[in-house]
Amino acid sequence: MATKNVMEPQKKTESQSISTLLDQYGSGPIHFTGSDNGLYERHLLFDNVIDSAGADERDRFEAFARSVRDILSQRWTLTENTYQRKNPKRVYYMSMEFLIGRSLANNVTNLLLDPLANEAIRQRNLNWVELLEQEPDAALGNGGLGRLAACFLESMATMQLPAMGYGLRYEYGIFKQTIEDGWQREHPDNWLRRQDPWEVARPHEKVEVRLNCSFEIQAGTLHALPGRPTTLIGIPFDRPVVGYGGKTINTLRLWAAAAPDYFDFEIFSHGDFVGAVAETLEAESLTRVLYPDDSTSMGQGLRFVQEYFLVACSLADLVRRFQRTNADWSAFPERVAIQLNDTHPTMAIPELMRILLDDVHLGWDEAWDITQRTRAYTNHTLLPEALEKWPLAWFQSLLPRHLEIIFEINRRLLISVRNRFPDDEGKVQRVSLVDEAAGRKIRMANLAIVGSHSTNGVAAIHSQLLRTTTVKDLAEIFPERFSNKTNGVTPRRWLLLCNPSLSRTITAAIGDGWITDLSQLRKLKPLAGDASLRSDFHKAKREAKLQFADWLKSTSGIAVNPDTIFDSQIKRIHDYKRQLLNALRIVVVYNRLRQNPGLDVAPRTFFFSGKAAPAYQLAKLIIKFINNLAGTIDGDPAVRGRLKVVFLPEYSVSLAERLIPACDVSNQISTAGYEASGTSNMKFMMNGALTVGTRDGATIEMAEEAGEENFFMFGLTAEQVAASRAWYNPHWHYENEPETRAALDLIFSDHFSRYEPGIFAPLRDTLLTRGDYYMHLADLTSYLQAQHRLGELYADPDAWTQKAILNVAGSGKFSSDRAIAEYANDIWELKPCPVS
Ligand code: NBG
Repeated sequence: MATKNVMEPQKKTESQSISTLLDQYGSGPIHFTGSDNGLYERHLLFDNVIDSAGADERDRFEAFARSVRDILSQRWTLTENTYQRKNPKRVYYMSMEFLIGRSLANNVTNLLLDPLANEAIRQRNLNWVELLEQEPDAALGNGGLGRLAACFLESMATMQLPAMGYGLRYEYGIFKQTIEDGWQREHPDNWLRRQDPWEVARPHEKVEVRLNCSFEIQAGTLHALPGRPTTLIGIPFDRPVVGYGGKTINTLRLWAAAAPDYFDFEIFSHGDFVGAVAETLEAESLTRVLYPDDSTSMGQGLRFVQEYFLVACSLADLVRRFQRTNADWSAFPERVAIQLNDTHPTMAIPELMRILLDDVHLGWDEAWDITQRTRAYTNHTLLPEALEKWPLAWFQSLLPRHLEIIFEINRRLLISVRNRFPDDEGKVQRVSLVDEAAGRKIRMANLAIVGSHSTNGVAAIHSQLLRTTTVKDLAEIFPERFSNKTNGVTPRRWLLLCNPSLSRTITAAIGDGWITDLSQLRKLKPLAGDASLRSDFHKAKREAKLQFADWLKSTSGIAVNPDTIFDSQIKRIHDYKRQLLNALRIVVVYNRLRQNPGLDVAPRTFFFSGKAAPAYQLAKLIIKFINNLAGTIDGDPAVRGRLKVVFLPEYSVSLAERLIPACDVSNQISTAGYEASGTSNMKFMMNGALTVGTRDGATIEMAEEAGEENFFMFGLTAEQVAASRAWYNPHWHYENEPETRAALDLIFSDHFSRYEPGIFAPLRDTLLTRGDYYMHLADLTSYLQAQHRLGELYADPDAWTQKAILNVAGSGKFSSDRAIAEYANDIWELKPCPVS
């Protein structure tokens, strides 16, 4: 079977009159395709000056996307004009990452243009799948944090909230991953090599950013050149964010760095022609590449400047916008809410203070009040190595005025802490914005909490741990600032668009209200016992599995059997996420089958996918191990046809959209207390997979919603992990659990590395010698038991499908619409502003 039209636009809006829609978009009599004057035909001819016979698939994609952009353009400008006219409070979502993925299919769906697109495809005999494949993933993020930002923007537009995203326009997104000989290789992701059809450059809205010194970048490292203040230029590139129904089209504004558009004639006239040109190169390299580490910020001077650049450009822009319609600065908090997505944009606090003090000439108290009331901070991790601390020295040379302001904030903070806790110098040291240990550093998380009115975690357990451990002292001082906002994902991309067969089944059962009100999925609950719904559900899953198997075969040659359980773990490769635990349980099952070939276990296909930070050696070794495991199992006749391991390279939004609908089992197995929330867990649940998981992140709340009896929970709780830290000994498990020992011995005997003896020695180090910090061995047995229970259930398809339906029915809470409604009500005090 040839690759099917996996994402063929659905026909759900055919009944709705297209002309009414086109009126809504202000593009009345224009034809999309079908004549020489059609938008598509004109773009094909005039943008690239080729006739349709000479056009290739990429040209067709560009022309198609441009035509869709044409249709939304008037509504997009009307959205901005409405905001200017009505002057509502607006939220600005600041984030170093937006993991957008592809936009064409999403925009067509959200604009309800499927019938129009179908007609165009028919008229022009287009290959829709091939056309969609031409669009590079806009991969301006590492993982969950960046994808959350993209889901949030989509929800805000769908809910008609006046919102804007601010980020950086990296020329290179997260690296592309290939696997060679089992090892990860990184390649640059030059996603803007061909012009992006969605973005609109707005050079006339450029802003200037001043730094106290010049810098040069050598081999990716920033070197400050003191005594030579510089100006950088930020050029905005806008992307449309289309709400479902096409009512609101908000803007994601990404900044690109440029050198001032004049030569440094002084240098030039002194004969340093090369130097004058080189400065341009240095400035432009500022936004060239996204940092590929999601959990450490050590020694990244360039990143420090990137963060400041984002903040400075965005604040200059929004202050300018505010001043256009407002004269009185005291109104600023009634017009502006700024959400800091993690600590990365925390410099927005001293930067706004600087503007209010130095440019607007307000007094300290008023400036501080305005700053705090507009700012809110979301924390996304408890890992201490991911909480940013920037060397004081960097502030000193690049941003001395900001350092002065931070010192003054700190001085006032410490006075009030000493007043409240006179005999507690320990507390004073812990809350201080300056970490005096090991070279003085600024604690950006502390600054974010002190300088804002709201701090939230991203799942109940995470928010609680944040309050009670990570920033305990600050939470005691400012308890009213802390709250929880459990994450969510947009059901448009992660169900409607990526899983047409399940979407149709759901809509047939309960209507299509779920698309914008996911809580309606609850209506499926009483129907879970219904034989015909079960059969439709089962068929939908089967269709998604076939489609995925088909795609995999045609793109990589790998054959997987859709009659096996599709069991997957897809996310960044990380110690705490414990891909290694998953691999260990596969080794145990493999051993069981080798010893007892008659064992009755349901055949499984294990999918792994995810990237490792380029400098994270252990994570890279885990990828190698999974690949070697896959190779050994493939080559072993004892288990052939019963177990298969597949590592899918180049994990991306698009890959997730293909794989998630096809999966039966979702592994969410982080060491309890370490995964802030997780969001792929929600996508799997929404798409009818059953979860095997630890009591961590949002998985806890997912189990509550679906009922624990419909989940496969296992392992130590966060309290147990913390309480056993002092005495935990992985050797005990090795000595006392025969299966654990046999699995480890098999790995250490080079069974999976016959031609590369010893390469997995670091796994022994981490699991045994160095104490197994993430407690893989402690949870292995209960993990196997949970998987065993799940295997038994699979033998009863009716019971399985019933649980799957109950999971989907319980997933309504995990819509990003719900999350955004909570942010809007509790933090931003933001109301919808319908476009008119
Ligand atoms: C990640 C957490 C995830 C969480 C996402 C989105 C960072 C720093 N944090 O658990 O690890 O789901 O943020 O909140 O990327």
